[in-house]
Amino acid sequence: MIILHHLNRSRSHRILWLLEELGVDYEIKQYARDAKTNLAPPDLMKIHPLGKSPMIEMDGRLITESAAIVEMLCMTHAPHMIPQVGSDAYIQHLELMHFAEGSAMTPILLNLYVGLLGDAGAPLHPRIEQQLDAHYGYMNDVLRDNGHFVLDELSAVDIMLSFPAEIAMRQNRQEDFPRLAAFVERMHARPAYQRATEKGAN
Ligand SMILES: N[C@@H](CCC(=O)N[C@@H](CS)C(=O)NCC(=O)O)C(=O)O
Repeated sequence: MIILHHLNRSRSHRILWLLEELGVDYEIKQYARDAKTNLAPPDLMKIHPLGKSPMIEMDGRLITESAAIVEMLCMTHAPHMIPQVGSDAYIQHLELMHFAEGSAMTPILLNLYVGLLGDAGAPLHPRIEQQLDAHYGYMNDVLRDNGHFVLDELSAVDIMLSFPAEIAMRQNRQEDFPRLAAFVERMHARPAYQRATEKGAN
């Protein structure tokens, strides 16, 4: 049995979506963000000291970090969603699995936090915006003509990159990054994505 510790409006949505794609049995433990601070509730810290979502429990083990969770779930339940080790596609898989949290999220989070500074943050915005453009542009360019990042069908990387791609669209970057916009639309049209949205709304 798999348990997903799910925080509303968070990166955890992509794990819920993956679980729906896999069609496995799982249980959701829902956590709601604080209405004022938007932070996760302290209950999540009882599971892990960082108190972040997503986290899953699988076969009695706790797994944190979206990319590790996606990799583990695909390895155990859908190996076809990870390229063959040793292939060129596998190297691209590794790079993009790390890029999602390790690179793309950096300017996104800087934009969020520096935005809270108001005018005091103004000197930092040109660099942040240039980095947002660079990271969104890179995702837009590496998307293959078949509509996926690495394989011919949905893969682990599509799941991981859906989150920064969705943020780009929430920032109304559709015209600047049309391939990324089309990717997000296609992912949102998947029945499993829609089931996840229904189940995760708390
Ligand atoms: N790199 C981690 C980031 C986890 C993370 O920061 N999750 C956010 C939700 S998107 C969270 O739990 N924030 C609540 C808080 O920090 O209070 C991952 O990919 O799982």
